[in-house]
Amino acid sequence: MGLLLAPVILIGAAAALYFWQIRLQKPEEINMADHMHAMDAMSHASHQMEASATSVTPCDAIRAADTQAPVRTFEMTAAQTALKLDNGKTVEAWTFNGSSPGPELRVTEGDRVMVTLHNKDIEEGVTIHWHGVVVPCSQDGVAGVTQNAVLPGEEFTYEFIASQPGTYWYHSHQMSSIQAEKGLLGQFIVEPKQAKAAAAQDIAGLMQKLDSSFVINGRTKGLEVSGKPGDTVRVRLTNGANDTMEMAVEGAPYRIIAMDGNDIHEPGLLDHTNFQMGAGQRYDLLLKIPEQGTAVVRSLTEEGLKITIGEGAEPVHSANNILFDFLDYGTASEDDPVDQPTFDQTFDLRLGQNLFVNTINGKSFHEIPPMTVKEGERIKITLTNEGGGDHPFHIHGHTFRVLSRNGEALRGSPVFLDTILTKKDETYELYVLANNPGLWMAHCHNLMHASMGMSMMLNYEGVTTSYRVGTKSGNLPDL
Ligand SMILES: [Cu+2]
Repeated sequence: MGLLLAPVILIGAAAALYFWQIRLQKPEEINMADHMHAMDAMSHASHQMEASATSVTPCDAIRAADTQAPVRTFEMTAAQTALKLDNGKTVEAWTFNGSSPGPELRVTEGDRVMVTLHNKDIEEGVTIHWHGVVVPCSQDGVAGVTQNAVLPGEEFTYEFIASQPGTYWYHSHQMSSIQAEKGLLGQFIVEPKQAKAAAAQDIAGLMQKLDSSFVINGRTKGLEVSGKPGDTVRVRLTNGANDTMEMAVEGAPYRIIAMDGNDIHEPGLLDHTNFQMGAGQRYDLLLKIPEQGTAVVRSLTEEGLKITIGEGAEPVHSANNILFDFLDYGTASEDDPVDQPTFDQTFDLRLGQNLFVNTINGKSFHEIPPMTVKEGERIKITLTNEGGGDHPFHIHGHTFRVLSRNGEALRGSPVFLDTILTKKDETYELYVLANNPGLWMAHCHNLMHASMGMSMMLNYEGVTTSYRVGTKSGNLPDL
């Protein structure tokens, strides 16, 4: 009897958990500026009084200032597209302008960027989130928080100043775990007004999982870049997949000159060193084409994810490489904003997982209290990975400074990121200056984890939104 009942009970419990999880992810209507108060009717009334006493700014009203900045305009159309890959396979993809990744958008620091998004036929609607780019709240592209998903036949124009040079990317933030993997993503590169050390070539490679194939710039068989021996090449790598990518550079020593678009101060020369990129992260490399043969940047796990640079014989795979660690890479900088770390607020976030939900502090999505801050505050976030895989944690609208790992302070260059790869049992302390009022998502960029609850808000006091997440509006940013 017991033997018969056990599996029934197990299946029943699993089904209950499953439907509980579905319910969590599909609330009917949630105001992400006010979701904890909305859940608690008792405090709701008092909050209304509070809100009327302090000044209130709708996210919609937070826009790029009018300036004389040069304007760059782009048109982007999201559509269902049958894509024929270079391995002969045809993929039913969702694309921007007919390709996945979508067009590489390159602008210059200081440009006013205007991108009009059209949706041809993606039924659930689409948005564009500018990953890592510090944009005004209304331009962040999060369905149900900063705008409604753009439905077929509709359009939305994004407008912001590209103030920080670096390597960024974009992707839909409506049903992100589905839409990014279907192909709605691309690279966004901001070139500096004055290039410091001009590279002979500047190439960008976005790695993604399209359907079941790993591709770089849409190719399953890698990229080939020609060039003269001795030429300096800048390689901008973006991890647009959900998995952590371990990369090797063979045939030439190299430097990691930027992470998540932010320069490393005096980066040292690396050799026989691999590096791991969490989902959503970008690494910029600088290397010289060797006198004989080629340099190869490649993934250790996916054969086709590689960039071959130069002519001639490929280098032999190097064994026994060590793993790059930013804890002591480069040198300290005088521009470091945290010489004396004192904080106005601190938040502890524990990233974890139980059977069907990914959690922050044991809760999922809209049940997680937001980090509520005031403009100008100095914030410390202590982030701990309690298991369930790698959690590359991304904060919208801000660049944060990594202070320490497992209690050990950084000794090299200051490291500024928008996405930090955390591994099991690691604890990172992050410093965030609250300098961009808005309603900002903070979530795991393994978008599967985000879709299962590892997603919360960093909200500025007094910022409101008229948009709603939920089945009623159809805005489901992280499904
Ligand atoms: Cu995760």
